[in-house]
Amino acid sequence: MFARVLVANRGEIAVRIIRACRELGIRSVAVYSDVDRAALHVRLADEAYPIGEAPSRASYLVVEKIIGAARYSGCDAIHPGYGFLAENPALARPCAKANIKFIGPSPEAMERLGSKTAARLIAKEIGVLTVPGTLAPIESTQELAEVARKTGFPIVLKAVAGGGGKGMRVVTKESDLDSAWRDASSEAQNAFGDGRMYLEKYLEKPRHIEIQVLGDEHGNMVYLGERECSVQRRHQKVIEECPSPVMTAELRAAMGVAAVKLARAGKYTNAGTVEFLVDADRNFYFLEMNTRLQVEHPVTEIVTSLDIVKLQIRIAAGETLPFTQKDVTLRGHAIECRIYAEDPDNNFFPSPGKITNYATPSGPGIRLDDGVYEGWTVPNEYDPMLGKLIAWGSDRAEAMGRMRRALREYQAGGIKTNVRLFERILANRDFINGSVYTRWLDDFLAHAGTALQLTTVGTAADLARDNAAAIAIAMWHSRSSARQPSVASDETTQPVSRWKLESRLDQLGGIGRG
Ligand code: MV4
Repeated sequence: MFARVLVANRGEIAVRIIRACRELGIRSVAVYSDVDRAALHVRLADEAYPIGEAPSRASYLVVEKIIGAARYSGCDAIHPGYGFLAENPALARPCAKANIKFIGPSPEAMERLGSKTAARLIAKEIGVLTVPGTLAPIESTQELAEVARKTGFPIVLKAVAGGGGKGMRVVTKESDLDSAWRDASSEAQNAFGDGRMYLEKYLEKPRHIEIQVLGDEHGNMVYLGERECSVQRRHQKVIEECPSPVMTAELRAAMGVAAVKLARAGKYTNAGTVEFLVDADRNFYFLEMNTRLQVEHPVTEIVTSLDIVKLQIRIAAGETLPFTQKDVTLRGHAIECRIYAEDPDNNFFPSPGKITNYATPSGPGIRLDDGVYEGWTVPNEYDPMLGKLIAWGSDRAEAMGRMRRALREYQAGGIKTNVRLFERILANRDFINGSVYTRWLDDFLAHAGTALQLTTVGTAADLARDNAAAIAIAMWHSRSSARQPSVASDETTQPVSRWKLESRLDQLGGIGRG
């Protein structure tokens, strides 16, 4: 086993990895930028080294600094977390040269499965269904028009180097093709230094369901069930669940076998995720593979009773998977909410700043993976995710009930958070029924937007009267909710939702929660 592991990340995932190291008896080494000197991951690690100025380009993304810190501190392995350099062979490759184990797949497997078109080709070769479209980058506007016509509109243009929706354009008619290609291609060029694009048939209301796989370096590979990830905003997942509300044992086995086949074909090792789109008839199509530990791994950990991060480390150290597929069982249901320092009332604008008070939920079935503490100033240089709140229950209803309860216990003062948005989502009939699809949250927010506008139109006097009324109703609500437990109900069945009330109270000056 490793003696010392460098954690090449920050925030909640760095904390998560440090905790796994401690449980395994491994010393953890943190790295930090100037603004992260007092960050939680620095406090929890055994050692910490500065790696430069706040912008990640000057710190967390500089391969030489990461490798340099690992060598200087005598680490025998690096865990990259997610984001930053996690899926970049430019870190994985020099690690091997420096005799430092990269806790993840080999750089070759990363390349084979990280390229979207290369992965589509592999899927085709082994008979895993992909969304209809091109298997190679598009070369000319003529080819583009031909394939688009043959595929049938709507189509979607995606970046070969992309993933996560960047450089992605949905095109509904032929006259928009060329300009969409130019736009998307230059976006991809800027983001990834690679402007090549491919084309897929655009599926209208699919679900986004992914399979967690785990393979050791001795040829053993298992799937650990699925995660339902359809609730997304701007291709950022917001809520994830395990199991998916639409899953059946047969579909899970079919998707699991497909995922393992694909990972095996790419000679993949360690933890990875195979993403699929699933249509209303439960047909599933391979989308892309994420060659890293994912943000949402805890829902799988809780339902499988496995510690994926510890298993990643043990696999990288050369151990054999300590169980086989038939040992993997799912128990109960887990839901995760990604808690962000952002303002849902103001176009989700990031809301970094000092956390003046912080009260976190606990109690039955609750796990909070966060990377902040009271008094810490959330920097504005990075993704403003504060942490992930995960609720477990013996079934989905119990998990949702616990999540609703935990959301009410969560308080972060001094910054805005998206906590109340989750309370609204978890009160929505479609969400409760599990009838979600990839654009579901966009549709949900579009309705919320109009409702909100209606409440804020009017003169100052109107607003003052509205606010006085809102306070009165809020006080009544807080009394009545003390008398009877709040039950799941569609927001439209309540005259004024708690969220709307509280947002108005916020406008009055911070009576509501942060
Ligand atoms: C799609 C799709 C529908 N049809 N591809 C989004 C991010 C990346 N992982 C792939 N994504 C999608 N690819 C085809 N052919 C739907 C999504 C998608 C999505 C699209 C619009 C709005 C929200 C979305 C959430 C998840 C997936």
